[in-house]
Amino acid sequence: MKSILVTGAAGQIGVELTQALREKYGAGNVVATGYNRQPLNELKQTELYCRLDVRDASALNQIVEKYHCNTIFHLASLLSAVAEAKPLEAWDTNMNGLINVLEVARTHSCAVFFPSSIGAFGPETTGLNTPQDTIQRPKSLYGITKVSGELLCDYYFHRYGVDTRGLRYPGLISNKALPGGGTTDYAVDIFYAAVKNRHYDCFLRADTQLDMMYMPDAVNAAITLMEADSARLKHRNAFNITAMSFTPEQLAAEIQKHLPDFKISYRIDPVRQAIADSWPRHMDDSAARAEWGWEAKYDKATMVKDMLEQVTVKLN
Ligand code: AKB
Repeated sequence: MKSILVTGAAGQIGVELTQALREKYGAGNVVATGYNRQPLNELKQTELYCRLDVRDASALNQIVEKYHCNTIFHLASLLSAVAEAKPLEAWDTNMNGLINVLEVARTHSCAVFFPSSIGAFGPETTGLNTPQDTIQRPKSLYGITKVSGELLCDYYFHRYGVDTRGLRYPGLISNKALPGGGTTDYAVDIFYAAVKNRHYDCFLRADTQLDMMYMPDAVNAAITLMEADSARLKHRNAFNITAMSFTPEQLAAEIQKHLPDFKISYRIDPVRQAIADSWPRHMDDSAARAEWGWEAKYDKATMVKDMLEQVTVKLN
C-alpha cells in the first residue's frame, strides 16, 4: 500500500499530480504539503494538507513519520527566472530541500520522484534530438540545481539503495495552478491573454523553439515512471521526455485557428531569452519510451483546443 508525500503540492505540477495520486491511491493516502502558495480548495478537502518548508529537515521528518510515508514526490523548487533573480534562495530551496528529502527517504526507506528539466542542459548541448546521455553544462542557476539534483539522486540510489527516479520535463502547459516564474511560462500566459484580451505580448522571441508538454501527460509520466519495473530502468535520474516542440509564433498560429482575431506582439525579456536560447529545442526521449513505455497523448493541436476550452470556462 502506497503512502505518499507530495512537496510543492500547491504549485503548477503539484495541484494536478496530487489530485491524480489521490484518485489512484485514495485521498487518505496522499499528504499534500506546500509553503509559499495558498493551496487550492481541492487540496485542503481532507486534513492531509500541511504547511512545510522543505529546508526544515525536522518538520519533514515528522510528517514522514506521522503518516508512515513510503513514497515522496518532491516538487518544491524555484523555477528558472525566479532563480536568476534570487540565486542564493534558489540554491537553498532546490538543493537543501532535495538533500533533506533524500535523507528522510534513506532513513525511512521511501522511494523518491525528482523532477529535472530541459534546464539541466546548456548551450554546449546538441539542441535538436538532444541525447539522453550528453554534455550538461547549464548556465542558469536553476539548471545547475537540476543537474546537481540528478547526480545527487543517482548517488543516493547507488550508495544507499534509495529508489530515486526522475524526469527531465520540458515547458509545462496547464490550466489549474499558474506556473511560478519559469522561462516557458509564456506558453501558459498566452491562453489567458488570448481569451481575455485577444492579444499577448510575449517575452520570448517569435522563433524561440522549445520542447513542451500538456499537464495531463506530465502527471501521467510521473506516476507511470514511479510504477515502472525497477529492473528495466537504466536511466533513473533523469529521463528526457517530450510531447511537442514549437515557437511562440507557431503557438499563436494554432490559437488563431480558434480565435482568428488573436494577435501576438513581442517585448523580449533578455534574462529569460538567454535562458531559453541555452535550452534544447527538442529532446530525444527514446530511452523513456524503451525503458518504461513513455508516450504522450496530447500534441499542439489537441492541447491548444483543450486549453482554450478550459481557460474560457475558468475565466467565465
Ligand atoms: C522553467 O521554465 O523554469 C520550467 C522548466 C522548463 O523547467 N518550466
